[in-house]
Parts: sequence; structure tokens; C-alpha cells
Amino acid sequence: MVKDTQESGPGKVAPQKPYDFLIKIVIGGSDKVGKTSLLNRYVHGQYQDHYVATIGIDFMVKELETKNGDTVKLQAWDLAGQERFRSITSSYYRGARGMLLVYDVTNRESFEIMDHHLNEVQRMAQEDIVIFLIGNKADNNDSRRQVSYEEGKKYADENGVSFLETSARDNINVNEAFEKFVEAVVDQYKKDRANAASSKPHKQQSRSQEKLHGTKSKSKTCVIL
Ligand SMILES: Nc1nc2c(ncn2[C@@H]2O[C@H](COP(=O)(O)OP(=O)(O)OP(=O)(O)O)[C@@H](O)[C@H]2O)c(=O)[nH]1
Ligand SMILES: [Mg+2]
Repeated sequence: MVKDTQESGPGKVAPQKPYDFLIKIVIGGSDKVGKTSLLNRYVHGQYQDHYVATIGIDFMVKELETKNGDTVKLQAWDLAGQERFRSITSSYYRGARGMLLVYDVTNRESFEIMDHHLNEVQRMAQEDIVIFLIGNKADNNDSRRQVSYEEGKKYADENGVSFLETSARDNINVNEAFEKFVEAVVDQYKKDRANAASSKPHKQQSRSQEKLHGTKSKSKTCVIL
């Protein structure tokens, strides 16, 4: 169902494909929690043990199809967790439709700083941004855990965000996390459109509304979120 994307590089011309949605998301959290590893696992199916800090911002692209049959081109902005980059990275919250906020279940500090990250998102991001809290490094048989599943879930519930534990190393829940996340972003967009349409009943239906309401065959127009 999910295809890998290798669309850039010397001498390669990116093929023009129609997508239903082009979605910009950001992945944030403290340094060394495994943000880049999660993306590498999801986009390239790869994992490496040695740590290479992200400098500033990195970027990965993945194409996928949701359970509802929507084709999505996902642009994921991988934010450096090191404190010295914070002033740059928080500016990337603006315009993002979704945010994966990652902590490391074996590092309590990375969980306790979530209040700060959520405040920043509230301050900088659009109101209807979809947020998923991810407890990464929930590896098989790991005794170094400092944050329980229940604690992570409780925190997420209290803050009205979705929650999943993952392991980039052991490939646990990584695809599920991204797929659920993308579906939630698309659903949120559809809700927003439906609300906008119902508050403007006499306006001419837009192409994307037609698609949403099934009144026209599948549009070739890509909705940029
Ligand atoms: N045990 C374990 N280690 C992991 C996992 N995910 C990442 N790591 C390791 O944790 C370290 C940091 O991973 P990164 O993905 O570079 O972390 P990051 O959050 O991108 O860090 P910054 O770029 O500095 O913000 C690396 O040594 C990874 O191999 C995991 O699921 N389990
Ligand atoms: Mg990184």
C-alpha cells in the first residue's frame, strides 16, 4: 500500500503525479529521542544505532494511501531537538497541519519537557493542528524505561492529543503511528471543509468539496494542507 519515494537526486526528474493531498507535518521533541530514526524507519525502512544530530531542519517525503483511498504526499520536517536550534525550529510550527511530539520512554526529562513543547505549539501553530504524542524507544524487553505507558497515555488524554508508543529500533508501531496520524490530519481537514461549506450554503461547490461529497469523479487537483 505504501510506496517509497526517491524523487530527487542528480539527473533525476521528478515525475508529476496527482495526489489528493499534500500534507506538511513537523516532528519535534528533545534531542536524541529518535525523531530522525522514526522518519528513517518509516520513509526508508532503515535504522542506525549511532547518533547523528540533526542540524537545524531536515526534510523527508513519503507517498501513501489512506484507508479511505486518499493518496497523500507527506512532507515531514524533522526538527533538531538541540536547544540551540529552538528559535529556528519553532518557526516551522507555523503552517503545519500536524505535529508528532516525540519523547524517549527511557529519558524522563524528555517527557517532562512536553509542557514546554505543547505551549510552543499553542503559541505558534494553527489552532486545528493535529498533535500525536509519541513515546519512542519502547523496545522489546527494555528495562531502562522511566516513563510508563499509562503515564504517557494519561498526559495525552489530559491534553487532548493522541498517544502511541513506538520503537524505531525494533520497528514497533512506526507505520501505524504515521498512518493514523496522516488519517487524522486528513479527517481534520475534511471536518474543517464541511464546517466551512455548511456555513456558506449558497456558495458554488469547490472541486474539493465535490470530491468530499462524492458529487464528481475523483479530482486530479491536489489539496495542499
Ligand atoms: N533503543 C532505541 N534507540 C533508539 C530508538 N530510536 C532512536 N534510537 C537511538 O537514539 C539516538 C538518537 O536518535 P535520533 O533519531 O538521531 O534522535 P533525534 O531525536 O533525531 O535527535 P536530534 O536530531 O538531536 O534532535 C540514536 O543513537 C538512535 O540510534 C529506539 O526506538 N530504540
Ligand atoms: Mg534528528
